[in-house]
Amino acid sequence: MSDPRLLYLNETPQKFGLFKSKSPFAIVGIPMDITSSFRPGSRFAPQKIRHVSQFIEFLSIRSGVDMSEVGFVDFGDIILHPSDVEENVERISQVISYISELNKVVISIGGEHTITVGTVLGIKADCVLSFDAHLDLRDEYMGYRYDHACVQRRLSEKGVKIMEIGNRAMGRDEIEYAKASGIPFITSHEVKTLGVREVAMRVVNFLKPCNRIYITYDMDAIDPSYAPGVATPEPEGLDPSTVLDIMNLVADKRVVGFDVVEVSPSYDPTEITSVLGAKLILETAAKIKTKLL
Ligand SMILES: [Mn+2]
Repeated sequence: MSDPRLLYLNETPQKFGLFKSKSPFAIVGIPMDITSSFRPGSRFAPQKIRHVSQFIEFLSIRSGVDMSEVGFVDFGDIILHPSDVEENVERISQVISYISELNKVVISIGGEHTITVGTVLGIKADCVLSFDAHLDLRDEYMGYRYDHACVQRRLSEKGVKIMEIGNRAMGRDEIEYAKASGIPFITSHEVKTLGVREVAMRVVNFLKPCNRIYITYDMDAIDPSYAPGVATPEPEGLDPSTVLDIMNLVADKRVVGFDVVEVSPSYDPTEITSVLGAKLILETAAKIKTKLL
């Protein structure tokens, strides 16, 4: 563990699920919560999601994989600067690139969505599939270019190909940028009318030329009735089964990493949002495992 990129990695007392050092799945907590504009607290999500993971079943009925047999290697949390977002994106990118080079699928637990800029660049993904209520395509938000509202814009500027699902909160400038830059998005309303299979088919087509795929689950993609504990809740969201069914039809062994972001535990008194976050991790890892077999 002498690689300089590991300077910013902290052991955490709690692990996600069962720790198996040979597991192809790595967990990293990224407790960054600096630019949250509405309901802060996502810095507490990595520990909360690890905690609730101890109390749910690890056998995936969807994919037939028992993740308690596969386990996870939990690398702990990334040590972050208290206010410098760009510095943190760089730290995140360094740590994630190290873990990715160990040939593990890197699973990041945020933290605000801005962490995804660092994880995607660190993992060197060429394509991102984003589940999010928001497009996150703003050029700047409140004067800042590294912000939770600008995530996909920063990645798109770096040449990463992006497709978004479940969106329903956006500005006209974002829609124009998406059109001009060839970023397809399927709103939550369209997901309902098109149905899971049609949406999945469009995603599969989009992902055809991709080599290294990254999936990001902003928990606000899911309806607030299922996921109330998020930083910026937005009505008319997707239901959890729809998200998992789409994932299940599109994820294959090209998925080199994914994340769950924007859970805000203080607004999640029943812990159902954190449980759902842990479930997304389990099911996505289980699906990727079926492709690795
Ligand atoms: Mn969002």
